[in-house]
Amino acid sequence: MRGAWAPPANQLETPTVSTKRISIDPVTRIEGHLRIDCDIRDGKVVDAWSSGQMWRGIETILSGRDPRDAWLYTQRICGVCTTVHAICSVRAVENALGLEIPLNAQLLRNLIMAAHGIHDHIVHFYQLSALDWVDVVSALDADPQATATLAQGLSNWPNNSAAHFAEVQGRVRKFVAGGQLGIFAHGYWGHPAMKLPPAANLMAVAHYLEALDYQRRANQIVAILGGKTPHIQNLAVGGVANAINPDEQSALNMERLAYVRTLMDELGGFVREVYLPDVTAIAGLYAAWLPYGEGVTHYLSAPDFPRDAKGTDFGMPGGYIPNADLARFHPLTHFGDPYFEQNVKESIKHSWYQGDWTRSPYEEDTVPHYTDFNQEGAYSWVKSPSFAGLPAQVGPLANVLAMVAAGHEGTKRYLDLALARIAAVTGSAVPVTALHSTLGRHAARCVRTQVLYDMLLENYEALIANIAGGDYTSFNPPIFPKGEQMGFGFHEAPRGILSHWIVIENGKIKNYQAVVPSTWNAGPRNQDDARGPYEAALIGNPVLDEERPLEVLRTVHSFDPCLACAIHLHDNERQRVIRVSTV
Ligand code: NFE
Ligand code: MG
Repeated sequence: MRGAWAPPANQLETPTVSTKRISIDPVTRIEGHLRIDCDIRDGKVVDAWSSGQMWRGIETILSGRDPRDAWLYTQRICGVCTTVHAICSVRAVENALGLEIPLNAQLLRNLIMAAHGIHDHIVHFYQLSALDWVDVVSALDADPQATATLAQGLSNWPNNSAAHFAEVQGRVRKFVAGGQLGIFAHGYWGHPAMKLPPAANLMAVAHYLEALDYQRRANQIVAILGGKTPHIQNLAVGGVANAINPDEQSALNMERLAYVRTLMDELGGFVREVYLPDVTAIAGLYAAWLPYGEGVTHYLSAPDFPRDAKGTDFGMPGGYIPNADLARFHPLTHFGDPYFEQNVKESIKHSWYQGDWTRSPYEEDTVPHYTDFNQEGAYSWVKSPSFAGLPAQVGPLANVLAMVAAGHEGTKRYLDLALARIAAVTGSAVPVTALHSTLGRHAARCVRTQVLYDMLLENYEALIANIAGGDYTSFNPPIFPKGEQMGFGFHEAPRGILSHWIVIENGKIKNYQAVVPSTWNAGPRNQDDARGPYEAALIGNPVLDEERPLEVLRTVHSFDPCLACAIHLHDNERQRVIRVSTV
């Protein structure tokens, strides 16, 4: 059992007859096993609990192994953000050894990260969350010509034609008539919270299908530069594994790089002409949702896309923002920044691990101790991270706010564009503060994607220039001294700041901890019983129909949950009032 637990004030109230518990388990259209419990009163969420329902123990598996191999194991934490645990792992080992990598390796890693991030954000919006807002069945009622008029008013995308929309509508109609909605079969179609007009629904469904094609092109870039995808091979502690030689068939050569450039050009059109117009139009049409989903407003993100071998100059800034106050932004300035190292702790007070401590990742252990779902005690496999003692929200919103606070020109330009487009739909100005919301997380992810595309262009040009200058180096071999070394790496992954922490002893891993974006956001209450970001964001969320809690999914999905990452098998019977299955 845990130490003495003081229930939050709102749990001391006697529940009224109208308070209802819903348990969504599993939440789907995410990676991994997430259970969300909500207390609903008078059509609103009054309390919430986020629970990770799966445990794998990769951190334990790493103990005693060679630090040069760690990235191959950690990359298997997740099948979605596959590259990120590899990149973060080699950064942690390089930091512990004080090892610099060649500039070519840095730029190649950046290209892989940018392409992977764009792929991931496109998939999140269209495949993993759009159907919380878009009614597929309503798209059947749309007039293709009216849909084309709407879409052409938003962008010049060539497929925004009446003929194309009519063709898509015909395809969807066939599915529905044949009773073969497939992955769309269990959606909340016709739900009263679905507010888009039929034309907007048809436009979004058409772009959902096109997104499948464009996310693949982004992933092809990852595969070419990374050796394969998912789970890249072209990496090493000290750089990257593949040789660079413009004229060699067996190395990274000009023919491969030219193909990457072609894929980049195709991808850019979708990112600029489809994704941004869609997100801002849908956010504008759902303006009534802008007040919901704020939650934790301490924001943490990592600077990334290093321009130098050392990691001191970054294409995308990051850092800490307390209390949504951009004037108090504290940047992280370099790999190994002690401001980050000293302020990150994890608590297991409400998690299924042995003990009750709040520790630096260097000093953690990972000993499972399952006790069933006990909302006053332990109720999740996810640990509860804190920064400077407080929960922090991570993800594209945290990153975009940090970049705005840091005065990043590209971010400000894309954010102004996005807010102006939303305002054009709503008819009134939309301030930056509107971003502290469920829809704000979608808008920020889309803004971040635009910046990631700039990173793809910048790093591609830099790599070509460096190779053209005659530099083909890609690897500096690591040397492991006797004794103990400690280090950490950070990386701004698609779902937010990721950090890996390693203690090496005599060339072997003594301790390894991953503090992951979805751990920050999906974590249970912390050492002071403060709610984690998912839990806090759900408070006040409307729920029109407890049997079909679409609005809860909107807010949870806006974080892009990945529980495989967060916890690094378990299932059992538990009490519930309503069991809900979701798409
Ligand atoms: Ni499995 Fe991940 C990302 C990491 S977790 S998806 O992005 O790291 O939140
Ligand atoms: Mg961990």
